[in-house]
Amino acid sequence: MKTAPHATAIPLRTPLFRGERRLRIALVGMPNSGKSTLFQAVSSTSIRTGELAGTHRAYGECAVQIGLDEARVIDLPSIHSLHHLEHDDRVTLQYLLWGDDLPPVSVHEPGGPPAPFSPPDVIIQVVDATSLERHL
Ligand SMILES: Nc1nc2c(ncn2[C@@H]2O[C@H](COP(=O)(O)OP(=O)(O)O)[C@@H](O)[C@H]2O)c(=O)[nH]1
Ligand SMILES: [Mg+2]
Repeated sequence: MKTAPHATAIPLRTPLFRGERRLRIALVGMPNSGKSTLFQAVSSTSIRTGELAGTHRAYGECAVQIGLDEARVIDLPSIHSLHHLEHDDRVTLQYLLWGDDLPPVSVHEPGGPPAPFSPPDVIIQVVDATSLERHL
């Protein structure tokens, strides 16, 4: 069958990052770096919020459509320093490493995994460009 001269087939990149293949993207950074602003700018209406286990630090999670691909974006609690880790900062790092799993070495510790979803496939570090030295 002949196609109309103006019809063009656009090849689909496959596989698409959808369903089970969708990427989980975590926003990390110091307080006031702009994580929540970025999250609000890209997020859909169905934001799920919660606290990382054993802390009062809130996270937000939502589905985002990127062209034909899907992702889940997570606004994580701020990390204040990597040098003298406070308990809450440590829990955020635990999430980045293990997500909803606990490593064998910590199975004896009380409390569950930091968050009810898997660790990120992609980490985006958000920095305040007017204060790069401190944020990096
Ligand atoms: N000038 C400027 N201010 C920003 C930008 N992104 C965020 N802010 C401001 O920085 C402050 C902290 O942002 P927020 O997203 O709450 O930071 P978070 O602590 O990393 O979640 C807020 O007052 C924002 O309005 C930006 O790109 N430019
Ligand atoms: Mg925030």
